Order: sequence, then structure tokens, then C-alpha cells
Amino acid sequence: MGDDRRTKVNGKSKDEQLEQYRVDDEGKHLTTNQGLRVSEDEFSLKAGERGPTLMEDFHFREKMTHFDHERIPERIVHARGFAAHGEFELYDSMKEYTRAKFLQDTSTKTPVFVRFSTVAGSRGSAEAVRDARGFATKFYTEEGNYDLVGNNIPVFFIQDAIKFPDLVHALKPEPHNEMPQAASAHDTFWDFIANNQESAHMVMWAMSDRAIPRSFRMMEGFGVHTFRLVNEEGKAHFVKFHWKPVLGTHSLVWDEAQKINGKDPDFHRRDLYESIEGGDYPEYELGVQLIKEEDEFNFDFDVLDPTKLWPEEEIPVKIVGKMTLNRNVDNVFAETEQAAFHPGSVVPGIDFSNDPLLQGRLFSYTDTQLIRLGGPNFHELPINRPVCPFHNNQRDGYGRHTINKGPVSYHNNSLAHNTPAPASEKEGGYTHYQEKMEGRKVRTRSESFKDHFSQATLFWNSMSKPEKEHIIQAFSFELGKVKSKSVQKQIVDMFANVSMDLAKGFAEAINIEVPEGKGSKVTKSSPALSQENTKKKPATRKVGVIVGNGFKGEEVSRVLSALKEEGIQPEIISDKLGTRKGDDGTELEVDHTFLTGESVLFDSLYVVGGENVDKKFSQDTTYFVKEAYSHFKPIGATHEGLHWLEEAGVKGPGVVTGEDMKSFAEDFTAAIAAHRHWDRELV
Ligand code: HDD
Repeated sequence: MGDDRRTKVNGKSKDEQLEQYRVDDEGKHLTTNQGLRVSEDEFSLKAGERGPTLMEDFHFREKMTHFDHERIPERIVHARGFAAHGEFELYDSMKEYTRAKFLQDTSTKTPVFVRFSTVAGSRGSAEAVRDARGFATKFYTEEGNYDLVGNNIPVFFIQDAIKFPDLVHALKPEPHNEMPQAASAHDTFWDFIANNQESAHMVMWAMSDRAIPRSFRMMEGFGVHTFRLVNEEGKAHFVKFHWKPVLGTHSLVWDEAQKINGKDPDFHRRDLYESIEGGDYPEYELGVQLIKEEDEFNFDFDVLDPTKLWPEEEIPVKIVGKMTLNRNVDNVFAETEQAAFHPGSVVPGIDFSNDPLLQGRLFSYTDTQLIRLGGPNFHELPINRPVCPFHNNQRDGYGRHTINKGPVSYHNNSLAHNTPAPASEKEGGYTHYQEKMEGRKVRTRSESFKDHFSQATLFWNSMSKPEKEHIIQAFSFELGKVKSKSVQKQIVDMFANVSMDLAKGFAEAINIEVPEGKGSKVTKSSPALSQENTKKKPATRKVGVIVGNGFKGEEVSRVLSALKEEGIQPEIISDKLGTRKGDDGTELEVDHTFLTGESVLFDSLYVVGGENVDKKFSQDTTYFVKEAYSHFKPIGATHEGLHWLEEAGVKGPGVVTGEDMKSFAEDFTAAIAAHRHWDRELV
């Protein structure tokens, strides 16, 4: 049989495929969808200048009908998302573990499309909310699309997919008043949690800094479930997938995140879009944790339980490749909105486990696309098409693009020589891993799924002091918004099983008594879970540089160049747009005014000031400095800028000053790389 699968998958093939569908309208005549040039697009066709519009006006009717149908249902979860194209390359062959073609050869570059999302909010909601983030990757491999549909949290709220509609109903805005938007801080969510205690571990993550990432570029991704890798000999390993951001894993602080949501609800997509446009391509390394099939029962967790992670210190993450996101989409609706991911899209060598959450997901994802994308042909949309050809006997349905030739659309047949024909394993046919199965039909859950608290405590034990404080504050905030005293009490009781320190910490804030005699015996911790131990780099950090006229031109320019050399991005803030002039004639173009460039939109501030500034400039600068300081951000000041540090009363860790510009730039760069300075006294 002719092998037409050797489609070029290296480099640009997906891009080339998309190119066929791209249209540039600029400089063209306006036409109807039938290709007819139209002579007028301002006025509908009327019977007389002041008369009624005529039914005959096909141009008006077509334009209006299309407009009336522009919206499609948003995703039931993960509605708010943003995506980019890129490529995946392998560091080491994975041949020993899997026969997946894209994981064999280090010279293979696989095109990818990645969509990041929040879970709870509607399509237009703010992005820096407290929530898990979706991290869905479509690999366009030569054997078909492989989708790794994960989150930035390695565990999930529930153990069985049948509970997913309940979880989502509880999380979404309450149905009687549709509040609150994109937030878990309300009664039904916490009522669900208290009454479904398997959620304890994921709730710990959701209340931690992980749920308010600084950037999509600075968060981890996890496949969550245990999958299987199966090699050429049919030998299988259990596997968990990880994405590790090259820039490290960093977060916002809660007060900052809430302010960002007002100042720039598009904060995360803007960050991703601008980084890619500027050539700072986000990179993530792919890691795998592997467990031999025969070791399945050698751990204190069940590998099939999606509320459990595999501690990296016990089962190391083997880094096997890197993904680089290097191209923004051309059209958000056509690509990002119409992208359809499915954890069931696998390739030979990648298989499922019996995780009951995963098993249920295998149904839900196609089902949801049928309503969202309007029928069974969504795989033909350009963004969803595999780069290899596809042939089968599926026919017709809304929006069919493919023109299948010939009379035969069934199997077995003789008229088409019994083709398209299934392929043997050797020819690339997918065969399911032949796991031996035996059992009674039951609606129960294994005893091995019933420890809901040990890993929640493991997570708590692994946090640094500031991270623990943030978790307590998050519980205090969320439960503070809950109106039901009974739900508040149930939650205190529940989390007293995780840690008495935690329960006491937030129970006090909501005026609930902590039960006696609870707490946890788990003393284990996993340092890999703390963001204190992540990579720290200055690259791509945004520094707001506050400049007024009369600044020390030469010295400030030297600092700015030194910062840029480290990949830091200074942006000039002043009282008005235009240019600010230094004492030596140096000119700096202003990027933001105090009105458009709030301190929460920067990683750090560099206060330069100038000789000729007025009272308003001074007040605004003091406000910026105080706010950045309260968010634990690095603040640098030189020359006249030192005045505002005093004015704002800020000093201590992460506040950098200096007279020698070279050493100032070095110290400031180190302070920026550190991300936040927690051991500072707030003023
Ligand atoms: Fe899901 C979307 C991730 C459990 C049902 N899910 C969706 C997306 C991500 C995840 C990243 C957005 C994909 C995109 O960008 O288009 N979901 C997860 C993870 C889960 C999980 C990591 C647990 C480990 N999901 C889960 C369950 C079910 C679903 C248990 C139902 C049985 N998820 C859906 C869905 C969505 C979806 C309703 C909404 C839009 C879509 O699929 O395409 O089918």
C-alpha cells in the first residue's frame, strides 16, 4: 500500500499548511462571499432616499446574516485563553521507552500549538485571577496529532470524571445571580470542597502562589494523569509529563494581581504576545517521570489517583526535550478559539492508564466540540488538521470540506480493494496496550484512593515561610467572602487535617474555632514544590524607569544599557508623553505616563527622577514606590531618585542604591533576578 504518510513534518510544515488558508485583504476590492465586487458599503438599498430598505439588498442581507452568527459558544471551562505556535525538539531519544516517532530522533522538530487558559472565567474575563491555568499542547506529528492537555497544577480536584459537572457548577458564578465572575471565593465552591474532601490537595495548590502566575512563560505545565509509554517491544512504563519553564516558576502577589485585573485584564496574553513579537521566545523543557509497570504498587499513593503527584525527589524528572513558542497566531478566532484539544488524541507509543478521571475525559472532549464547533467536521479546520493525511469512511455533516472521491465509503469492500485499510503495528497502526483486565462492574472507588490529606500536608510542609503566609491569606480571603458560617466551619475542620498551623492561621481571620486533636502526622516535604527553589533569571523582566527632566544623562544611560545587556526591559515612565531631557542633552522617549503605567504592571522600578520636577510628579513617584515596595518588588534608585526612597520610607532587602553606576547595575540586576524580596518590613 502506498505510504503517503511521509509528509514533511520538519520545521515549517504546519505553517505551510496554514498558509493555504491565509488571506490578506489589504489593497483588494470588496466583494460578497460569492466573489461579486460590491460598489457601495455605506448605504443599504432603499426605495427612495428616505424610503424603507429593500429585501432585494443581497449585500446587506449577507453582511448582516454573517454578523448575526459570528459568535460560537465559549468553552464550558477554560473559556479565556491565548495561544501561540512553536516547535518541539528532543534532547535525547526516548526509544527505550516509547515508539512514538516524534520522540525517537533528536533531529526531528515537531510543530506545536499551545493554548494557555484560566478555568473558571468567561471568555472576556480578567486574566490574573486566582485559578488553575490550562496548558494544552498539540504536537503535529507525522503519525497524527498528539494532544497533551494539562494544567499548571499537577493534581486535580476530583478522582472520578462523573463529578466534573458538579465541580464546575460549584465553581462557576452562582446561577441565581451569576456572581462572582472568574473567582472561587464564594459559597458554592467551598461547599463543594467541604463535601468532596478528595479536593484537599488541589485546593492547597489553588490557594498557593501557583494560582496567580506572573506570566504564562513562568509557570510549569503538568499532564496530571498517569499515562503509559510503550516501546517497540511492547514494554510499558507509567509516565507523568512535565513542562518546566526555562525562566523558572514565578508568581504575582494577591493584592497586585487584583489591581492588574483592573489596570490590564489582558496582562497574561499581552505578556506572551509581546514576548514573542520581541523575539524573547518562551521556552519550556519537557520532563518525564517514569515508573516501571512492576513497581505499580511500591508507593504510598496509587498511580491511578489524579489527586496525587509523584515527588520529584523519589521519582526524578528526566528532561528529554524543549518547546519554543516562536510565532503568534494571525487570527485569534480562526486559530485559538477554534482549536480543539483532546487527551484522547494519542500516537503509537503513548497510551492511557485506568485513572477514572482520564477515562471520563476521553469521552468529554469530542462531545464538547460538537456543540462548540457545530458538528463532527471540526478536525478539518486548519488549526486542527494533522500534518499527515487522513483517510477513513466518515462522511458528510455540517461544514464538510473534504471532497472524498469515489462511491465507496464503507469497510469491508471489494470495489476499492478493501481500502482505506487498517495498518499493522509495523505500518504505524495504533494498537492499545494489552493490559490484562478482570473485574466486576461496580460503582465504587478503590481503598487506595482514600487518603485525601497526606499529600496536601506534603505540599504545605514543602512551602517556604512566605509561601505559607500567602496560602493562609488566600484561605482568609476566600473564606472571608463565603457567607455560610456552616461552610466556613466545615472548611476549617477539613484543613485542620492538613495542618493545624494552616487551619489556625485562617480560622482566626474568619472568626471560627479550630477543632482540637486534629493535625497531620506527615513530616515529609518535597523541596521541588517550593517556588523559592526555582530558577532565577533577570531576562525579560520589565523595569519601570521613572524619569523627569534634568536627569543625569550619561550615568543613567549607562545603567539602562547594562540592564538591557542582561535582557532586562526598561520602560520609561514620566508625567507626560514625549521626551525627557537629561543634564547633558540625552533624550529619553517616554513609554508610559503615571496614568497609563501603573507600578503593578512592572517587575521592578528604577527611580531616577530629575532636577526639574513638580509636586504632582513627586506625589505620583512616591505612590509608585510605596506600591512596588508593598508588593516586595526590587526597587533601584540613583541620583535625585534617592529622594523618593526617603519620601516613601522604603529601605532594606531588594532596595538598591549606589554611587558607582557599574556596581549599582550589577546589584540591581541581581535584585531583579531574585523576583521578590519577602524579608522586608512593610511600611
Ligand atoms: Fe478539561 C477543556 C485540562 C479535567 C472536560 N481541560 C480543558 C482545557 C484544558 C483542560 C487545558 C482547555 C483546552 C483548550 O485550550 O482548548 N481538564 C484539564 C485537566 C484536567 C481536566 C488537566 C484534569 C486532570 N476536563 C476534565 C474532566 C472533564 C473535562 C474530568 C470532563 C469529564 N475540559 C473538559 C471539556 C473542555 C475542557 C468540557 C472544555 C472545552 C474543551 O474541553 O475543549 O471537554
